[in-house]
Amino acid sequence: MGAREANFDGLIGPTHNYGGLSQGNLASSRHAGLISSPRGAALQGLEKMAAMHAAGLWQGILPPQQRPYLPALHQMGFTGSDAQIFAAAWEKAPRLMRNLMSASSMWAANAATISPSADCADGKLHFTPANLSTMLHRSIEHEQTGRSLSRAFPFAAVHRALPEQSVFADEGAANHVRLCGARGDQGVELLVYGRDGYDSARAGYPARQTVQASRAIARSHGLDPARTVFALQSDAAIDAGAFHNDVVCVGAMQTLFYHELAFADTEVMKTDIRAAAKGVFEPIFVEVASAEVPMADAIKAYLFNSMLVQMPGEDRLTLIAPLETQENVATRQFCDVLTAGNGPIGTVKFVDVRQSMQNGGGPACLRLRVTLTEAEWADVHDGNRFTPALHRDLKAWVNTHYRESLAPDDIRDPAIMTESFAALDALTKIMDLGDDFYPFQRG
Ligand code: SUG
Repeated sequence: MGAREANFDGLIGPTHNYGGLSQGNLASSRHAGLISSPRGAALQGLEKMAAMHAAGLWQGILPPQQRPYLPALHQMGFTGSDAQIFAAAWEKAPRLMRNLMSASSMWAANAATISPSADCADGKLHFTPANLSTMLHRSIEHEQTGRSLSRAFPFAAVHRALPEQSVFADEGAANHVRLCGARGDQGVELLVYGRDGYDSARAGYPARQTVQASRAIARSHGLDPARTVFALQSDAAIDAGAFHNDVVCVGAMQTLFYHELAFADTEVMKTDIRAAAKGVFEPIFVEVASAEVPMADAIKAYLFNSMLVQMPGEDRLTLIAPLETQENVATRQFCDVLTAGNGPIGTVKFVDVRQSMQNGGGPACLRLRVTLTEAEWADVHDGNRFTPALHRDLKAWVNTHYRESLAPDDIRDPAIMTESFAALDALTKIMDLGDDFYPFQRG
């Protein structure tokens, strides 16, 4: 049975703003306090999805989450009506509220780690929602993510997130790459981590993924240990701003494309992948030297936070990069050389996702890759499948419900809550998610 890779993009929510919430994510810190455009952001995201769909790829969509996340406020002792809670929480705990207003679930690459059915012992598709426990504003995502994935993939095994504890800190597919010969064959799963969870916190920026989390996921997905590789990120990469491995590495089919400083020990990583792929496929490594693209340029321009996709009918892969990669001299020149050669990446296309980029989320962050058989794709919930009709409905919905701009203090306005809930309520009808999908709908 033919299998293909689908991209499920996170639809950008109505409270998209620049909160400066992610230490170690240089773009988030640099753009803190800027005026955002929720409408512009959501439309940019939809355009990317439309372009991928038009190119013949399987494209899916995941709904935004409810913000503010009232269940967390209930848990922290705020009581009364939603409006009373909103006002009291802004007065008593404004930093908490900034976290609970973030639209960060747009970065679907962090939603979960996925293993396709061909890799799992029970022959099922497995998801583990990421606990995202390192960052407060992201740690509130996993419960709703689990609900969302169960709705979209009713046939899959959707696990509980790992314990919300530093030893099991997990950031999902942003630290996971699957390499393979053919999509429907068993592949090699590469799980990248930044620290041993039992060690005390490292100096410098936080390492958000532990080896304990990666190993627990490999076990519960039933991965074949012989075809599973664990690799440590380098300190140099984390401290240069690679808060997730997908800021400096991306892979597809047999090809792994990465910066030479991405991993603590590149030779060990390559040897382990070759051993795991033995007898199934021959891995291809495209390693980019600092002399070609300095790490600082790679991170600023997000060269590696691109989608590496196999376009229908094309032999070589296509890199879907952000406009910032085209604007940076070092990364643009590198792309020219890359595509002029005869390596596995034949084309680079640029997309405008600047609203997300300013928070450190490139084209690859905005999508969750899910390798599916044709039968599985047919069983995906219809409302989560991107079509031109859904695109049209969502564009109209965004234009009706989203603000054109949001200044940092606008998220204190009680109207932003009522507007957002009205928008999400309407969305559950458009995407046929049911009237109990969001916490505010469940009362
Ligand atoms: O977790 N930014 C996100 C960006 C996630 C990018 N995802 C991947 N690399 N796959 C993060 O740091 C910033 C929010 C703010 O500052 O308002 C933020 O959460």
